[in-house]
Amino acid sequence: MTYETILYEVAEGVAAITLNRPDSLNAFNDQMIAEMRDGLKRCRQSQDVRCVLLTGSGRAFSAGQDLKAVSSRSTDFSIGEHLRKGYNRLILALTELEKPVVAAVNGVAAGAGCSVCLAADIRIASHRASFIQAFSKVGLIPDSGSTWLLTRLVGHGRAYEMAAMADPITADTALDWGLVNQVVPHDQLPEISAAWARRLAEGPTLALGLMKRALYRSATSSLADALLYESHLQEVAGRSEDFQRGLQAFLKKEEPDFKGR
Ligand code: T3D
Repeated sequence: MTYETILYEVAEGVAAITLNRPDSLNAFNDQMIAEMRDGLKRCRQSQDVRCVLLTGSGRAFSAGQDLKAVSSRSTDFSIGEHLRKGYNRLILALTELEKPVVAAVNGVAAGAGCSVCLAADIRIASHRASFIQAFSKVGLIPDSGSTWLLTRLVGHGRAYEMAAMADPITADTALDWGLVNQVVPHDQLPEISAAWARRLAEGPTLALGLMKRALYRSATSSLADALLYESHLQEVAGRSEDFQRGLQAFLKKEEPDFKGR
């Protein structure tokens, strides 16, 4: 697939996916959802990709669903079906990708654009970034995973406040609430987020993927189930080449050279 609404580049183990509809603040139309899903499929399939870095071009991360496209829908259009066939699959492609996903939040992340940020594993925000659960402004409820992901990150009270009031949350408040991992000066965002992504890409990719799976699963399991699942996944990680590399590097007092397998 050739891309018209995203940019896709791989270097040093990092696939950089840039939402690229700056004139509409990188709002999602059907084509952009499809292209991003295709890009993530390539990330899953390629052994050269060991981390994904998401960002937006221009002054926004993403303003969510393209509302201009919504206005031209037929009267019998099913939003539920649109979510099931598009955004839901996109969000699961991010959360089920067994490789780390870093969001470099360069500006406003609103509606489904905010949801996509929440589906990343690490969020690095420019001091100009803001987060808006914009859905209620247009009479909708949070979707694309926001009810689940946001509540787990900030708790019910703050999630409900964001969803009901739809006010912008600044980068500093987002840091205070645990919504982002780091806030950086705007002009340093590309460099700092790329450094996070490169460091993750040099990590033990198999283990980083398994721990992501275990963390998501823990949200809906008992401690006893989580213990069992950890022991099952540790069996897998313990048989990896990277475990041997990590162990040998420790014994030799060297930095491990992980291969991602
Ligand atoms: O239907 C379904 O499929 C269900 C799925 C729903 C998922 C959702 O995401 S619902 C929520 C949709 N998003 C929003 O409600 C946010 C709408 N945008 C805004 O509230 C504001 O634009 C922002 C707060 C994000 C930024 O404000 P500001 O003042 O910095 O920029 P602006 O002037 O409003 O926008 C700049 C341009 O981007 C403007 O175009 P123009 O007038 O210069 O030609 C504006 O129309 C366009 N734009 C911004 N957001 C969207 C958009 N175009 C299409 N869709 C957008 N969501």
